[in-house]
Amino acid sequence: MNTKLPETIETATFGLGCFWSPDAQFGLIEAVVRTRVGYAGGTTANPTYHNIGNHIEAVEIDFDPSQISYPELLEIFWISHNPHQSPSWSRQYMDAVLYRTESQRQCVELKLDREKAKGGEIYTLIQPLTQFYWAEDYHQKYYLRQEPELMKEFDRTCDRTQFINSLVAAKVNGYVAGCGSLSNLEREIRNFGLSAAGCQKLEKIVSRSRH
Ligand code: MHO
Repeated sequence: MNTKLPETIETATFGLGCFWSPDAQFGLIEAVVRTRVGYAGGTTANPTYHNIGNHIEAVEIDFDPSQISYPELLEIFWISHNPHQSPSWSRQYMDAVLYRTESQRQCVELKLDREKAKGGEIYTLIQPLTQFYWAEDYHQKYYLRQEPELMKEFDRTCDRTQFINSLVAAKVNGYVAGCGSLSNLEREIRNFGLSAAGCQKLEKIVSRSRH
């Protein structure tokens, strides 16, 4: 697969409940080049999964802004949660936009104004990102990690950071999680560089989850 990174990369940071799912969902979006999960939005120093403090579970999405815009990603975020639902019992799972730049802040404010005009309380947490702490390896590309046969394909070729940053891993994780269709998979699977057995395994998982 052509994994050459674009010249300019922008990053979006969202919270959408447990971070396993948005990692998979956004990993399959065209023009997303990398994803990773972590903890953000709080003040506790060096959070971990078992000592998350006042952080939330978040996903970082690196994307090519010449192919998809921040407002477009924000739109996907917006329809992926219910902003009118009062905050989750746990801060850890809050839906959140953690904006990183003044331009992102303006896009979020604009979106918020439009949504507020429609009426109803909006509970989505909106705040600037101060720091993003990577989550433990076992949370990165979580669904893919549950498939040892597919993991073998990556263990052969990548170290841990390469795996987390791999676009192929992000996509395969999305397919394993059931976020992509079999017809889309068929279009791109030959570019993933998987062995014949790996391709077969992934196709089997996707056909099972869809039909
Ligand atoms: N323990 C929950 C959520 C995990 S998530 C990383 C589960 O097993 O679904 O918070």
